[in-house]
Amino acid sequence: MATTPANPTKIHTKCRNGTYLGGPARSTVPNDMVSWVTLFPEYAPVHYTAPVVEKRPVWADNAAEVDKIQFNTMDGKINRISHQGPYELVNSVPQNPVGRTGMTGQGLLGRFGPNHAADPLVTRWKKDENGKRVKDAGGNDVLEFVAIKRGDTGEWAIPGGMVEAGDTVSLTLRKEFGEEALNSLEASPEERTKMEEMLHKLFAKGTEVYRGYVDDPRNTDNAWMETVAMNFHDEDGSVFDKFKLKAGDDAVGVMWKAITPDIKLFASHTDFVRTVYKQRTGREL
Ligand code: RP5
Repeated sequence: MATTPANPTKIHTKCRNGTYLGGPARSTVPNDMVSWVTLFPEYAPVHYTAPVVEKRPVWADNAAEVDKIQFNTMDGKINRISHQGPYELVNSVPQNPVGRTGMTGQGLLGRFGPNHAADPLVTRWKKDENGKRVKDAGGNDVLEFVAIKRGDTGEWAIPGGMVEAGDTVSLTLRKEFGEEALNSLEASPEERTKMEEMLHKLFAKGTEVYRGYVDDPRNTDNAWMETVAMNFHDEDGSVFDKFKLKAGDDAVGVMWKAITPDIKLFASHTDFVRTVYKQRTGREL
């Protein structure tokens, strides 16, 4: 069963106020005005759909035909169902289930409504050069996870990605990890076969960490990110003794990052690694 981290969806933090990635400034939304239930008559969100989305690549909806889209259901191969439950449509356009963001339109997201992603959270116990487990100041084992540096925001993150139309979450988890953390796209056919075998084995047994809305900086009032985050744990570290991490695709860096109390990551990823820490150690970070 899903364990929900300490309420990452309670209020928008990353997708409210400030300037949108490569876009305009969002209209200001004070903390107490996020909820749609609170009246905010002077609310005038800025409208923005990024040029790359307006060109309508295969992964993007056509805003001119939004009224024809089947929301809150499987729309052909596109999953338009929210993990949060049914969402409202206002003038045929989905309304962000968490509240106001200060921006309408698609922003950088392809789909109106939920844009589904999958986040592989790969963990192991940190060891020193002699293979002995490293301890923190409290004498506890240190848990580390595979983090990538994102090319767009420059933040460290879980190597997740969008679930493409027709793909499953489990395929996306393996594919994204391979592409972003092992650079499978540039590996030789033999290397790629070895990687795929390893990922099949490691990813066969995962634990769900989170399923739901993500406080992603790209969210708008009409388009938002949702994810399924799964933990895959290399208990004795033997799997990754044989595989070197290498950043690929849109990742510009990759590393084993210790999960420490001061950790700060992209979108809601800090909540996800905190949850995994609790699940693996029984302790709060
Ligand atoms: C986040 O965006 C998800 O948690 C996932 O990690 C990521 C997917 O977007 P891309 O990495 O494909 O841009 O909301």
